[in-house]
Amino acid sequence: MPFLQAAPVLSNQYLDDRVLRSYLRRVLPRTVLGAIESDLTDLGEYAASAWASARARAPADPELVQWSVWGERIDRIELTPAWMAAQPLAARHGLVAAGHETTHGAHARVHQFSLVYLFHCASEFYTCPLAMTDGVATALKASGNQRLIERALPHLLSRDPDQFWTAGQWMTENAGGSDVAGTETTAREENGRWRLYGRKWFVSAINAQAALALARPAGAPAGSDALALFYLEPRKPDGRWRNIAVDRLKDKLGTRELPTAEIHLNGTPAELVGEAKFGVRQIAPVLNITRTWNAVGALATMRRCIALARDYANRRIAFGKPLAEQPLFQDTLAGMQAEFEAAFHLVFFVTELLGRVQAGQADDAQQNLLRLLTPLAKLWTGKLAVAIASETCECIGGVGYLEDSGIPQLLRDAQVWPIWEGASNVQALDFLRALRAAGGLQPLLSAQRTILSQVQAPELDACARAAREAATRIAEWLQKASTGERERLEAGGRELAFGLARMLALSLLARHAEWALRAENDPRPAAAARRFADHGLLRLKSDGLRDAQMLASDSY
Ligand code: UCC
Repeated sequence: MPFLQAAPVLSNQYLDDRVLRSYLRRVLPRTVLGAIESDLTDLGEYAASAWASARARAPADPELVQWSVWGERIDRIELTPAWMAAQPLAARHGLVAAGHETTHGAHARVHQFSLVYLFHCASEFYTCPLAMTDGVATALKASGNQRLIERALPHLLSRDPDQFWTAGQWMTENAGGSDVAGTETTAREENGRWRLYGRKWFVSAINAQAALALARPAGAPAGSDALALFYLEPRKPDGRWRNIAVDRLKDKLGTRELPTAEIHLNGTPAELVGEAKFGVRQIAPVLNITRTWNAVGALATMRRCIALARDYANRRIAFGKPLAEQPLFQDTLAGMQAEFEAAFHLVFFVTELLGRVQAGQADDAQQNLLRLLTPLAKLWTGKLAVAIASETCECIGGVGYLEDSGIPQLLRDAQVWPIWEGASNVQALDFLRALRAAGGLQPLLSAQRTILSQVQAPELDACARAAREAATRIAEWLQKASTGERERLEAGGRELAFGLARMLALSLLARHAEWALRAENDPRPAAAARRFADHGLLRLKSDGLRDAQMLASDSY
């Protein structure tokens, strides 16, 4: 009998997900959970079968066909089969609509992001245009531009596949993705109509039916305040581009099913969303929504990796028994699970806040909390997803390093999470911006106090203590850093953000663990909380600035 290794298999990704199901039982009224559960089960089944069918076919990339056989410039983009399937599926399950519907009140975002979490890996990054569609819908609502709201929202929020549109966010230019002040695209008013001229360097969702783009009105000064936000529909009803040339599709490390394009706008008609300035402020709602999608997508990656590693560990026999029964392997999986479980509770807490804010049920402190936590959740989960995907390759050994196992793709795809929607340092700086606006840590610290007041079980004593001690150390560090040079606070911004994210994640996980012990007689969330606390919460630097300057400029 030849030696054969068994491939990991996924079962229904909703029914099999203890963490999601237990969380939903705690936060949703029974009637809401009852109303959405069959939809979640369907998507869980789709996720499992999509993984199996992707293993059975050769990977396909989208293709740009620039010229017709008759020599006409057409710039047609051929999508992959998974993308063709995703569009109607996303509409029918309301992947965008559910977040805006009022049926479940303030629970709309928990509902929607549960769907996103289950759908993400199976969608092959169709969630990218969906994220932007959600962001664009949110920004248009915030703009109060009634004409555009009436024009676009019925499509962006439709559950009918024939009516549903996706929308893109066209921001990044050659000058950079982080510093949008250097935007070179110009807007000119010609015969009473705005037209855009310039080059957009990373356009994901090039197939979208609508987009928001930043551009500088002709004659406006330099800097980001002078940028304006425009709405455009890239194609005519017959499918032809409106003065847009697609120069090429990007050759990316991961997310290869997603057609990301470089384009030229050669007089594309567009409409102002608001004032002809302050475009960054107007596009900020898109950023905050897509950063939340980013964090949920990163969670989905972690969950997928752990599900595969766990299943594989039950099948793979080495040294006479399954890996799943070997203490060091158990310890490795436990470490991944604890980090994931803590991250899960932080991210879904953000979705709860978003739902409350959107439903008009949040006070000022909760609104500040949402603003503070969005970049923290994005920053921490992006990095964590890469670490867990890398560990998963290792768990599956040599085969986990082979392309057709599907595991390397998880690692390559995971690397997008810390980059998309603002790299880690952009998130850390955005957190400092939000911290200044909120007047300090108070909204975060008082939320943590309320959460920890619900943690009483002796099994969770050490966790609550670790979270409280971290809060004290962070507050002391921040006090000291805020009175010194501004550069010192900035240089420590990333570790500050990580520390706060981990501290709050532990508090939230401990609160859930308390509930699970009582309501479900389940000791596993408490075990995850203890393990997560053992990993440590903080890596604050005592006085890192001088050392950092010296080391950053190191040469022989
Ligand atoms: O990556 C991209 C495509 C991938 C899409 C993937 C979707 C996710 C998939 C999920 C699947 C499951 S598109 C590129 C993404 N690019 C970025 O994210 C940009 C990164 N850079 C930044 O975020 C920077 O911080 C900037 C551009 C916002 C900085 O611009 P400025 O002009 O230097 O910033 P200011 O002057 O500080 O901010 C201008 C205004 C201020 O408001 P006012 O004027 O009222 O004081 C800020 O408070 O904008 C406000 N503002 C915000 N408000 C800035 N950021 C925010 C924010 N996040 N929330 C609220």
